[in-house]
Amino acid sequence: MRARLESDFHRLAGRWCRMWRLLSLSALVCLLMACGMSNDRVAPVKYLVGVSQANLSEPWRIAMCDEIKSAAALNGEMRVLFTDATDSPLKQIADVNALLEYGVDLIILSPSDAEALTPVVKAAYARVPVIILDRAVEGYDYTLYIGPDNQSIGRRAGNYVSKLLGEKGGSVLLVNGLKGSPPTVSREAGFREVIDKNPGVRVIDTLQADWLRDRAEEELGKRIKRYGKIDVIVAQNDDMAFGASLALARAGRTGIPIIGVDGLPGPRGGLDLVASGVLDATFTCPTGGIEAVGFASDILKKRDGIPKKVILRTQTVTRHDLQTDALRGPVPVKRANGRSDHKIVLGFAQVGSESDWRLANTRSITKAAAYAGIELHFVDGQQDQDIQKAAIRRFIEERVDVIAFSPRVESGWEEVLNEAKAAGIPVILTDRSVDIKDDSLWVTFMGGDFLEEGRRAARWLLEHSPGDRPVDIVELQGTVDSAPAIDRGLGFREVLARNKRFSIIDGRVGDFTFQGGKDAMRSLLAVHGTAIKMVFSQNDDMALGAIEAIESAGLVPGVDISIVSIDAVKKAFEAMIAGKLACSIECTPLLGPLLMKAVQDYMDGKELPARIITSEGVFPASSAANEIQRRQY
Ligand code: GYE
Repeated sequence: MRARLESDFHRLAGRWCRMWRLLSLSALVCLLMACGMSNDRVAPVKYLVGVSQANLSEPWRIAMCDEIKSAAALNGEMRVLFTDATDSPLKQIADVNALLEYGVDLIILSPSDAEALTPVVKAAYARVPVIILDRAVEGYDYTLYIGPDNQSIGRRAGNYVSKLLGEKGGSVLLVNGLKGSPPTVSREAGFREVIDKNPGVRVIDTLQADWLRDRAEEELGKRIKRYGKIDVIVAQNDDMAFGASLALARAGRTGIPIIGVDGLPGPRGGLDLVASGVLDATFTCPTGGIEAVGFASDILKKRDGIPKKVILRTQTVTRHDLQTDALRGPVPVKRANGRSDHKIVLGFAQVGSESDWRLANTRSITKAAAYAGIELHFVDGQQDQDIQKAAIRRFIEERVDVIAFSPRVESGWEEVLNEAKAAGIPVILTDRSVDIKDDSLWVTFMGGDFLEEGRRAARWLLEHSPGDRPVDIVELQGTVDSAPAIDRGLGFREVLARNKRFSIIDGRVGDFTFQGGKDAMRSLLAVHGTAIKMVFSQNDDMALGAIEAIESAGLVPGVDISIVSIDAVKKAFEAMIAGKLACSIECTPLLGPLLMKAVQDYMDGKELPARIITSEGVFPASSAANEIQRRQY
């Protein structure tokens, strides 16, 4: 039994370089040997988790580590080792390698510099699972990313300021984090996206305070005399907001509203600063520490359904919210009535049965509900939004606990979702999203990253189309105004634009069905004939229909015309083995287990992430014969 040691060996931090690594490893071996002589002092553990933290000076990062520690203690099966990169990417690289050499089973990493850490994360991911927290490294070479939606935090701050200042507008002073860091850029972008619509709002200056309270106090103190009227100060974290308040107090300029971000508990945390009136409001930015330990346990136990990205929800916190129950986690209607022993009832309004993907999605949901002991009221929307809306209204009348659905199209849902909200029934979006700014109308979204799926299709085409001749492409499009059709098309064009050899000469709507794809391809062939060299199909069913149309026209799919598609259903693998389809980009329909876990977590009063993005791969024809045995749909 491996006796393992919990230690914060960052205290051994000497110079970050090979010597540090050797020093830390030799120190760990000594400490381990010491414990080995009395290993009754160290409880045996099943898993050793290494946490590589960017720094242990910012309160938000200290809170993240505290969350990880307490969640791991509750878990009881893991020991956690922490390293402190002191904001040095080079030291963090050494820390990751030291953790790997020490033999950790999984790494949780919050990057100091996402770009600089990408290579070592990719190398670590080849050896152990890696969970990234807060700032996403480039690409997808990690197990799971958990972080906030910084643009959404910025938009919330912008909406708050616009409402605070009203039509007349006013002067805004920004206090920003580290210049160029992703949260700084995204939060400011989200903020300006909103206030730019209000001509009366003017940003009089932007201070760079690097997330630090003292820097904010110093920078504002240096400049305060040059500012005329300041109507509101917007700081990108509560620490800097507090520093700004100290500078205002020293300058005798009181009464200026200040807003921050993070909403941490504890003395001088954002919640305390709002409660005491130092801040007018803050916007929570959960650290993801608790979620990371939960998913780490699932990953180490090789549980199914681990997503690729979990985007955490932010909440606006004002003094009023703190004095009421507005911030308490979601309290389900039935649980609130003390009926905690009842069988959960879930209403699900499905798009229809238009494709193999959809049939697999329905099977996954019905099977997972039965397995979870959840009573499922299922309605097939028959590809008709009105039928889906009627189903949602029926679920409201039936007083189900939770409503879930896959919106056939992005628009036209506000009214019925507000009816569900008014009835106190939470809504979960699965598979497809809606185009609504008010994200309080649903408790979480789970599904694929359609933009990335489109990018992957184009990347594959660009990487597998040698030569320099122009390539004319036709596109088979899914349901008009549906999220997958919109975003797959956008993602595909974004990457294709990198190479002028490739051009989309035409497209037709095939509505994600086999027949739709066949009819669309027949129409395109009638217009363009053999000028068509490639087909980008937004799903496999349309691609399979197109293959029939191409063959009916006397052409050979895979020889005369190359086809790339999305979904990765079993029939696509059969077509790839037959040489008729070149590649299929995965978009998993197996959302049932994720949905039932979200329903149960909600009913247990847990706050759900804003978005849960599923893990997906790329399957070229060369992989089809091996992969087809493993396909679950
Ligand atoms: O690609 C298609 C289905 O919404 C991702 O809808 C889903 C799409 C999928 O009909 O086959």
